Amino acid sequence: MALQLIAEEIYRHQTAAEELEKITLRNDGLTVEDAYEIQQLSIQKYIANGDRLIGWKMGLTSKAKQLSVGVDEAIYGHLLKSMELENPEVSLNGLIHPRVEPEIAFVFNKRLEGEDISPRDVWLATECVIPAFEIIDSRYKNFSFTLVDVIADNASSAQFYLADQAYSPYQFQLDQVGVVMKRNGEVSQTGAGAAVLGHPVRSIVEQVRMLSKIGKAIEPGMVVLTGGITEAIYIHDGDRISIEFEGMGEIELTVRA
Ligand code: 0L1
Ligand code: MG
Repeated sequence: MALQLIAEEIYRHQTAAEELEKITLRNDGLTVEDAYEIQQLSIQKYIANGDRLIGWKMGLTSKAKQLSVGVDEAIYGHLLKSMELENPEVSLNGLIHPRVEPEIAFVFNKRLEGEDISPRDVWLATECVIPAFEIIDSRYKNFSFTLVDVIADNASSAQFYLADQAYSPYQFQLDQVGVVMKRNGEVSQTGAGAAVLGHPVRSIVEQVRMLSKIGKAIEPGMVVLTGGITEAIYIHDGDRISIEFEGMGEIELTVRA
């Protein structure tokens, strides 16, 4: 099937919040490059319908997630304006089987490009870092996919929220920031920034390298979600999820039908 047709199918399922069979079950020989092309084509449909690219997200940045998909590489997706939540409130309407994961977001004030990028370049281009959460919602049945499937599905992106308080990039040693995620008062997940490729800044380096291969960059003003600090947990109607970022404050997320 032509990549454009697959992109249209994925876009339809994303916007209708309808489950989909893995595209790799019906399309032999799709490569990782094809999958990114499908991702790009589906994003173009959102943009043609009035949406706007505001950044990027890294996924599969922890060893645990890479093992669960059977890969040893991170992936990326596009962040659109329509995915950003103004408040930490998630409505399940329009989502299939959403999960939440804590992340550190970077916001940039300079362009970042090139395969020879270093963490130093990233720090010099970073305006601030912000505690965040991402709602991932794979469009595939049972949240089950191969690398190619998940890339084509924009790395399971659905929604994200940035906390009100931003911090200087120099204020915290981000690999050592501990995170505790509770559901309805009970600890569900714990982790530290080091779960993200050893240090969240490494995730930005990787993001820029991958974008450079296709002639793209992180642009000034863009936000990048660096990757899940803990396992993502399923959310249900009425859940109250609290995510405490050591020294960086707490996000209280409420979930409704
Ligand atoms: O943000 C992420 O790490 C998600 C990447 C895709 C894998 C998944 O849906 O768990
Ligand atoms: Mg994520």
